[in-house]
Amino acid sequence: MNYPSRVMTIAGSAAGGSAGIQADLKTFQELDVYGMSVVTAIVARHPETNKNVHIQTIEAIEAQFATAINQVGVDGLKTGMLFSKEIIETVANLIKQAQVQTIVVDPVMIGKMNSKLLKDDAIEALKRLLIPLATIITPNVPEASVLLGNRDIGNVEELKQAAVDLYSLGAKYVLVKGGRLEGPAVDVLYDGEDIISYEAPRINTVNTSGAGCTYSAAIAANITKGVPVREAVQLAKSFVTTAIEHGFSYTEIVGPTYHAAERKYGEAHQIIINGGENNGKTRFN
Ligand code: PXL
Repeated sequence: MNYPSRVMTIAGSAAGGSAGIQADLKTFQELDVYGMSVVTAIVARHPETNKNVHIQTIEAIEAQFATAINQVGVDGLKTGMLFSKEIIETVANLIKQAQVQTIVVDPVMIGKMNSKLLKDDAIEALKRLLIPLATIITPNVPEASVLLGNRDIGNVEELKQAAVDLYSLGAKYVLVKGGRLEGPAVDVLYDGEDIISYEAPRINTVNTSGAGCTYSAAIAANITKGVPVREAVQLAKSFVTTAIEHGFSYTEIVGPTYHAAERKYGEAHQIIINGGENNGKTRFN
């Protein structure tokens, strides 16, 4: 039997099920990789105390990582919410020791419900210790801005410049996601040579909770399966765009992207690719 690739997420638990570990594992399942998890923190607002970030101990984080490595083994991983300098140091050391091949770093900073998911004094550690280990980093506009010292990023040209400048932090690929800009949802990939843009139509919905987690989890699944990075990003963007297209809400609260959408309904929108040697093509071959 051909076993599925083994992919780990190191991230926060989002109790509502739309983002974080929960989004990652649902995405892994949809893309037929074997999912495992290391929970760094539990994000869940207590109705009386209002406390919403419940950090795990370094020991608990190390134990989860060791269990997954020893019981199963890890071919690829993604990181999401890491919260503190100490957790980033721990995760960077664990990743180095385990010699994991595919590493997707989603530099999660603030949640949709305005939860602070990364402390200010952890940003330097993220840049210095973790990003240099990454196959690819996947910041959105506010995260790219913080990583570049609060630079304004307001259009696709500035998105491209941000991707080029973030490349110097040491990741092999930088994907800056422009979903927060106006107009179509354009993301920019830079690999030190080519700038490639991926464009999907803007979908008019508020139900996008977990979209970033889902996107980076899909990238991690695809790369770990052996899909080349440029195509892995394209397939993941298609997956998340379809999940956003079919997003819904059970309550008046912002709802989740629908992780099963591509399986149930097929690709909702083609991704338009520009740049690199594939200029103008909608598919990598
Ligand atoms: O969507 C970002 C995100 C990531 N990880 C966790 C979260 C959230 C958003 O709330 O809770 C754990």
